[in-house]
Amino acid sequence: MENRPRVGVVVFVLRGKSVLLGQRRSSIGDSTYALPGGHLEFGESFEECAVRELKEETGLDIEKIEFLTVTNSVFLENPRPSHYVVIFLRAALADPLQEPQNLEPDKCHGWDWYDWNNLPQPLFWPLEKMVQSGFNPFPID
Ligand code: 8DG
Ligand code: MG
Ligand code: MG
Repeated sequence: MENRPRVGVVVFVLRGKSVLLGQRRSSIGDSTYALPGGHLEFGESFEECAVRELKEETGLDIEKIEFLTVTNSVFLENPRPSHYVVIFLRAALADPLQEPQNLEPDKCHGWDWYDWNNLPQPLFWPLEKMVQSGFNPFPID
């Protein structure tokens, strides 16, 4: 297969001052903490992809989905290099009491809420880069 950039859609699910992160089980960024999300499928909007990936990976229902930013990242660490354009969205829980389930345990060690001011280490490097640059996914109040 020809190697071309692919499109990812990932979501900051915001709950209070916390965000949802999971420790990856993947050739890309193995054991680092990353946002839920995945590949954009043919014909999908970013919002549709976000809703689907959240449901598949965590069982959570999200709403109030908003665009935040986009990254362009080349990953050299896996069996062969990959290149992703990644759309970063934020969202709220449809039911604030709903808790995440680890529905793809082969891809993730588990999901949890982490205070934005006390994020776990190591973060998946694209996320680490954003945090280092001062990026903040929360609305300004
Ligand atoms: P799918 O089969 O469910 O569509 O894909 P997936 O297995 O859920 O894909 P993924 O690896 O979770 O996400 C696709 C790519 O997006 C990932 O390989 C690299 C890129 N990516 C980032 N930052 C983040 C992030 O914080 N979380 C996730 N999940 N992916 C990210 O650049
Ligand atoms: Mg997925
Ligand atoms: Mg994923």
